[in-house]
Amino acid sequence: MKFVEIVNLDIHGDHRGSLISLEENSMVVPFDIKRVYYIFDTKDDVIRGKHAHKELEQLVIAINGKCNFYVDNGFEKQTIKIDGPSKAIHIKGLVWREMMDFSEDCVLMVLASEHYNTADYIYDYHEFLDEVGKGIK
Ligand code: T46
Repeated sequence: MKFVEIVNLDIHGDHRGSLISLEENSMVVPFDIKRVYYIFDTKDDVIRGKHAHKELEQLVIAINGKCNFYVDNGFEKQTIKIDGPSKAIHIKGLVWREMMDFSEDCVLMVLASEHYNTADYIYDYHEFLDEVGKGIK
């Protein structure tokens, strides 16, 4: 089982164009959607994220443009290119994440399972490794 899932979203297309629909508590979004936020206008050479969450579950989609999404569960690391509105990353719990290489037009939309709660964030990488059981004893 991968610690981050890449989900291909169904596109409802016809001669007018395309539409993607996301519903809470579905196969694609397996949680209550308590919050939606989007990241845009990210400056050159910026790395965002650099934290983990204790509990939060999220679905991340580049609804415009592209960026790279780096994930690390303390044991494995992976960089995923998110580059279109029909590709989502499902990320849950103790995963260190960093987002980089944003295109100028990138709009990263995130559906989240909880309201904003700073207590759910881990900003220290060594604390994160301790949490996943990989800290230096
Ligand atoms: C995550 C990655 C993918 C709020 O006021 N409400 C919110 O819901 C969020 C997410 C942020 N903020 C404020 C807190 C900061 O003053 O917006 C500012 C930027 O947030 P942050 O530095 O946390 O943004 P990123 O891009 O580093 O991380 C965000 C999410 O915080 C995080 O949960 O997984 O995107």
